[in-house]
Order: sequence, then structure tokens, then C-alpha cells
Amino acid sequence: ASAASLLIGASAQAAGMTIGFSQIGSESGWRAAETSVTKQQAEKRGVDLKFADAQQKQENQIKAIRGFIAQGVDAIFVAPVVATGWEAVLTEAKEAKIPVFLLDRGIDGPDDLYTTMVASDQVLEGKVAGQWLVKDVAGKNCNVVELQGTTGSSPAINRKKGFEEAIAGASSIKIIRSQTGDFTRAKGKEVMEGFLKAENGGKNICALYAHNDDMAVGAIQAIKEAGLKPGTDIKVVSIDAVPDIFKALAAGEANATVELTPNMAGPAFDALEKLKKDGTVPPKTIITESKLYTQADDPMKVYEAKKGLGY
Ligand code: GYE
Repeated sequence: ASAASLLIGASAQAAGMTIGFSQIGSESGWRAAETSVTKQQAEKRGVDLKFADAQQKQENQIKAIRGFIAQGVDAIFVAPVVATGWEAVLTEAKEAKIPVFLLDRGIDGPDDLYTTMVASDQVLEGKVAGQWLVKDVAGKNCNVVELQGTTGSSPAINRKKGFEEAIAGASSIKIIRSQTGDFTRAKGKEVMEGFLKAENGGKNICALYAHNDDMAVGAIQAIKEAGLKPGTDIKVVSIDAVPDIFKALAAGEANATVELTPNMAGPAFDALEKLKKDGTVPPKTIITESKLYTQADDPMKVYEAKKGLGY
């Protein structure tokens, strides 16, 4: 046994494995944390992690996955940037008998293209955000602007759907504008500036729903620069629960966020270890928790606690 396997006992199954990880890029604070946690998890378990950053491009992910297959890795982790277009390359992985784990985003197509997906329930996340707004608005008229995630990505599709479902019964709440901000702060700010201009300097807008916190943080800046108070004049609800949104919650500039863990790799490693040990087939999907936080949840305390969790 290697030194690493002696060191970690229970996780010894993973020690010595080589795993390829095709990551999307680093568009958000959440994604950067997921990358650090995945690297930490690999190190802790004695796994040799081959990391490839795709700079937001599916073609780079496909190239990286082909490279991993050629190297004969023990497993492939992939966070698929968009939902479509994976059949060819994942069929190649399957034919090479390399298990594939989807991290944090889903794909379209037959589910025998991968072993297991570890992700949050993204429709539920949208619903939790929408339900918060329905309750907060309490029957008053509310025009919502929406910042969508990356076009064609599973979280953008599902978070939109869940939110729309949650507000469907509330006729006083309407989405008046919806555009992609690509999950980044810079784009979130830029698109919000356009929304504010188009909607009477923001006076027609009651709330912002952003598919992630980073876009919300950018939009908060735009709202302030337009002379309005984020969190009061325009309510802000988003998803991820990154440290910076807790600062905004504490300052009264954001209202609610839905948490998802950046530790998608941990459950994937656990499932892979069992699979390699005695052939235990993992569940097709491993769903992580979706928890709502508001200004009432001691945001600065949560902010402090988040440090060291990959952020
Ligand atoms: O919410 C966002 C990121 O795929 C669930 O991607 C993930 C999303 C996350 O960039 O911040």
C-alpha cells in the first residue's frame, strides 16, 4: 500500500487512482470554490487529479475528455458547460469503460452516457427563490427583472423554470425582462444597467432574480450607481450562497440566497470508491441540499463560517 492509502484508511480505495476533471472555467466565486474543494478532496484521498480548465468552451471540454480517455484514467469528472452535445464523447468514454461523473450540471440525452450526476436540484432552487419573493411581496404588484445564467446550461434552464412555477399563482408578480448575464459579475452589472435604463431608471422594477450570486453582486453595484437602494428599492434574490452575498445581506443590499455546496466532488469520490471496491452501482443522481438564507440568518456569522470551505 502507498503512504497515502495508509494515511487515510477508509478512503484507501481511491488512493493511487488517476482522475481527469474537466472544469468549465472560473466564471463565479462558487465555481472557483468547487475547483479548490475538488483539488482538496483529491489530495486528501491520494488521488492524482488531472485538472483541465475549459475557459467556458464545450469544445475544450470535449478535447480534454478525449485526452483523459487516451491516457486511460480511472474515472472522469465533468461539469458540463451546456446541456446538449455530449453524446459522441461520452459514448467514447463508455466504450473505453471509464466511469463518468457529472458535477453540478446535467445533460440532455440518454442517462446511460454517465455513471452518476452529483448536483443540486436546480428547479427546486428556482422555486425556493420564487417562493421567497411571493411571500415577501405579499400580494402587492411586483415587476421582476431576471438575470439568467449561461444560455443552454442546465442551471439557467432549470432555475428559470422553478422560479416561474413558484410565481405562477401570484398574478401580481410579473417577469418584465430576462436576459443572460453568463453567471459573471461583470455581465450581471452590465445587463442590469440596461434593465435600469429601460425601466425608468429602475423605478419600474420591484425585484431582481439572479441565477447566481455573482451576477447579483454586479447588479447591486449597478443599482447603487443608478441612485437606488438595492435590498429596499429593488429586492435582490439569488442562488449559490457565496461569502460576498452574505456581506450584501448584512449590509441590507441583498435579501435572500439559496445555498448549494461547492463540494460536489466528495460524494462523487465516495460513489467511485464503492464502485471500484465491490461493483456497487451508485444512484443515478445524488442531490445536494437547497437551503434559503435571508437577512435574518446572521449573515456575517455565515460569512465567517464559509471561509476555508474552498472560498
Ligand atoms: O450556481 C454558478 C456557476 O453549475 C450550479 O454554475 C452551477 C452554477 C453555479 O457558475 O455560480
